[in-house]
Amino acid sequence: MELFYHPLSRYSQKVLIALYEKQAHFSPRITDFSDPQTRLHFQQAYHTEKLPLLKTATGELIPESSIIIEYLDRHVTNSAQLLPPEPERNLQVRLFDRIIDNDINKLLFKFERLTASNLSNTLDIKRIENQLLQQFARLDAHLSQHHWVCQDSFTLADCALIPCLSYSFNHLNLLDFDQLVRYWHQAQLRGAWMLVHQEVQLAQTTQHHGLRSIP
Ligand SMILES: N[C@@H](CCC(=O)N[C@@H](CS)C(=O)NCC(=O)O)C(=O)O
Repeated sequence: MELFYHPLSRYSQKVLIALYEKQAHFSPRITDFSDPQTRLHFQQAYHTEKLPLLKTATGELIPESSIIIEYLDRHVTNSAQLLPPEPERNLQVRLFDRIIDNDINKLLFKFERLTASNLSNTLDIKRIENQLLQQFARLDAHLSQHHWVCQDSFTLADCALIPCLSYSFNHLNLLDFDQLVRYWHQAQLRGAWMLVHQEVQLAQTTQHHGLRSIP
């Protein structure tokens, strides 16, 4: 299997967490869309401009982080399951995965875009920040009953949430959300996230120093 991804993309981090949780063997293909040539070649070869993208051992191309993780869960079977087989729990995991991608991650992209632009108005930033805090308040209440996002086992929903929290704890004040803080402490000790985080830090350092990795 090959994974086309970028370490600073949250959807890529989500899939990397799953790959490490599953202890899956894969070839990493770091793809940097800030380089127009790379973007063009990737778009021509794979007919998509989005990361992550999985190329399976049989050459099938699978886009969309949640679908990639479902594929891994079905095909890498000698490890913990990220999607529970019981229908009710499975539905709950998929629901939280959607809530995190659609209601939290998308707001984070808006927040990032607004805070990065000199033209943004502070009211717009505050509005998005408040929407994010509402989402985190709901999650905080939910986590008072759950060790991971869905009960006691680590699932697809945790793969989706952890990259969002990594950004959010650095850019928003979430310290009043006791359960979220507890969850974030425990997530930072998870081996799969530690591996992803090392790669994120390396990519951030490379980016800040204007260095590019050797292709
Ligand atoms: N729903 C997709 C979203 C993927 C996505 O939006 N990826 C971003 C990076 S995080 C991307 O490749 N954007 C294209 C670009 O940077 O031009 C998924 O879950 O994989």
